[in-house]
Amino acid sequence: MSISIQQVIAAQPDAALRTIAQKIIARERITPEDGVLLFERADAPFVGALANFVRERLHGNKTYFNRNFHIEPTNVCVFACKFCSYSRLYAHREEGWELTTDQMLNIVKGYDGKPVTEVHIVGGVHPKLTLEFFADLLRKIKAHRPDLHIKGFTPVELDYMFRKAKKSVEEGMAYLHEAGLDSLPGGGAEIFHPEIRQQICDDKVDGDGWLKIHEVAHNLGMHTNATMLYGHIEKYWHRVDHMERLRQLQDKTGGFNTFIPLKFRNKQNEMSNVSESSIIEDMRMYAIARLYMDNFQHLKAYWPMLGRQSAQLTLSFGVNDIDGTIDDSTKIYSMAGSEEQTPAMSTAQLVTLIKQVKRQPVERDTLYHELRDYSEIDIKEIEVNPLLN
Ligand code: V47
Ligand code: SF4
Repeated sequence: MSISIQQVIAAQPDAALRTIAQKIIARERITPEDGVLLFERADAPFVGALANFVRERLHGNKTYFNRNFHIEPTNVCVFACKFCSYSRLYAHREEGWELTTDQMLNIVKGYDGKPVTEVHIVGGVHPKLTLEFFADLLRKIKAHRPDLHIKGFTPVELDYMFRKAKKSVEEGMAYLHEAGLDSLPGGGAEIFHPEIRQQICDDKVDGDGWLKIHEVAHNLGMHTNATMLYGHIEKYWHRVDHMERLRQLQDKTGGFNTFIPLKFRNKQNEMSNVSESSIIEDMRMYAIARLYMDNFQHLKAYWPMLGRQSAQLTLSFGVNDIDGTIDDSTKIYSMAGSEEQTPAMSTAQLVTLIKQVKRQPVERDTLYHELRDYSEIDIKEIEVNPLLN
């Protein structure tokens, strides 16, 4: 017997939570105070039921994924974010990697004939890799494979490149867009509030700078994502403040595609003394994000960071997207201690993961155009057909 959302609300003993829930059902926006209250007082089953209601109202059972791969040009970085397990300072660059343009193009060529739709390019901030270097890379990728969507560079990388090239954000973004950059990933956002940002990543672009770069990208007609690094030293109200700033920019531009909460992982970094959040706390985070970010169409769980089983669980807590096949092409999370040490899934595996929890797998492109509904396709057929798998 399934319980209706109104029965869930009626069974809630806390009147303030019942009021927030009724707002959500009536499609009214919840306030920052409501957001903090949900974090402080609502348990996972309650916010989960509400978030699932909202998820199904927006997307039914549809669960999106894409076929993508990452290029990480370098892990040498001028910054020293305390949570980062991946970067090496320029002074120790012999311990890190730096790919040449040809090496990166060869990665792209390795996917010739394979039905990937997106390359995600993100890495450390290398002092010698300039705006011109990346513009040249973008042009060469586009010349080789014009249909491949290039989602690349966080405001942390962009801010540094633009400053070095003495370009304004408007000039720099227009230049890269012209060279072939299609959209921006969500990274580098961490926690916007300076009280936390100064403690975990003091020297890189601040919250306003991050938002400004996304706004300029939106004004050029580009779409972007947004992340939030949660579960470390921030308080609940810092999370709400972060989501509120994103919600306000989204009201203004409508340029964000998806919001991606990123669970802090504590291995091999300067914050290893900070314990990781529990799975229940992770599910509450996803659910409250779904309830708060009412103008974001999509909520993504990034499986290489959460692990496959937790990613499946998020599909009942508001999430409708689990990123892509990845193809073992990112090191950010494996180095920070994720269960996923070699993140790669075939399409058949991704589809199975989604079907196991009774959702409908739909392949999308970066901009969420639906490419193929896999719900009626047999897994065996996917496994043997190179165009499907
Ligand atoms: O900004 C770094 C995070 C981000 C750790 O837009 C960590 O589709 C947890 O933004 N524990 C980069 N997180 C990755 C990213 C991303 C990933 C997948 C898809 C998209 C998208 C964006 O990784 C960084 C930082 O917030 N990060 N170290 C860590 N120890
Ligand atoms: Fe550099 Fe990004 Fe790591 Fe910070 S998170 S140290 S900016 S690679």
